[in-house]
Amino acid sequence: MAIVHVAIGSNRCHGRFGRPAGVVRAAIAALPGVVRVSPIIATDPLGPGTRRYANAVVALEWTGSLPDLLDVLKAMERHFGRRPGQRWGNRVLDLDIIAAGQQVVKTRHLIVPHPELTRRRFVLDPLVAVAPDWRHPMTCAVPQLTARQLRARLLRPKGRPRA
Ligand code: PH2
Ligand code: MG
Ligand code: MG
Repeated sequence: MAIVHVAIGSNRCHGRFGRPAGVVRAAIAALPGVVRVSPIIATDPLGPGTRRYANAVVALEWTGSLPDLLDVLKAMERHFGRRPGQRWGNRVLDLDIIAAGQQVVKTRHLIVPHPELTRRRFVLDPLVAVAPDWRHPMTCAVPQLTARQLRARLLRPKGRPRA
């Protein structure tokens, strides 16, 4: 049994679930094995998106493989009406596996931990809410940095001395 952290994002309305925050709430209710849920936050779009996002992170218990979980998440995205489109374009639902304990996966279809995780506040803020002490298995620092430390590092103004 693994605890897997999944990031949820939406910046388009859904006919039944309404605004992005409603889409995220519905996705949380539909995901299997959810054990922790972050607050749902409103964030400015990173990249070419034109609307604000609702973002959240959940922890879920998953007994299968990560590729199997990815299939479940992709099927959910389609079920919520997501259609293939521009990379990073507006989307009704985005479900990304961001971390799975200390597991490291690198295939053509799936990279875990999510490679952008350490640069994105809209992922790190809700991740800290559900798993502040999760340690990234691939940061250079020894001991490896926790979600809380990664967030503090991202927020630190560039060029300011650490001590
Ligand atoms: N997802 C993206 C691109 N940009 N911006 C925000 N604020 N939130 C997201 O979830 C997001 C984004 C691609 O997955
Ligand atoms: Mg994404
Ligand atoms: Mg995605």
